[in-house]
Amino acid sequence: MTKVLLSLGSNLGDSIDILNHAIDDIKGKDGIKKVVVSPFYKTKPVGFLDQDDFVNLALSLETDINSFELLDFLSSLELKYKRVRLFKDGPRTLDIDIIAYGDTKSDDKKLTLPHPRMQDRAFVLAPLKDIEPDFLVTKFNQSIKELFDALPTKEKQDVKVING
Ligand code: PH2
Ligand code: MG
Ligand code: MG
Repeated sequence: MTKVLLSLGSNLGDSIDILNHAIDDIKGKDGIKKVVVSPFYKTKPVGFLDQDDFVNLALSLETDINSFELLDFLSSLELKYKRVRLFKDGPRTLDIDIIAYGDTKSDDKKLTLPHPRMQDRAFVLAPLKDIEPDFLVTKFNQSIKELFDALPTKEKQDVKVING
């Protein structure tokens, strides 16, 4: 079994409802075990700024499903919740990104592992450090908690727990 870290986000439609449904779909998938879900966070948009705040969370799981099949399954969930994405970094109903697939490194165009911007993003690292602080990201030889702690204070202030 490989441990996988996911980041989920939404800022269009009923974000909390969409995210809860997507979590249930992931938990219900054959071959996916030991799902752990982080608190939900309200986060300031990164990249394209003139859009609503996001709801973000992280999820860890264990699976034997290979990374590309897993990516296809997660993309099917984005479609199920009628993913609308007007432009890069713009508003979306559901985004699910694979942040790490064990310690696999991949430069494939379809799936870069670990996620190429994970180390810069508080909306990824804040919820992840709540569930997987000690997960070692071999690319950086740092744990999730170390990567989170290294973020600028301003970035950390842009993410706030909603529940929990
Ligand atoms: N996703 C992006 C770009 N910017 N900002 C926040 N706060 N949360 C996101 O999930 C997000 C973003 C591209 O996928
Ligand atoms: Mg994304
Ligand atoms: Mg994505």
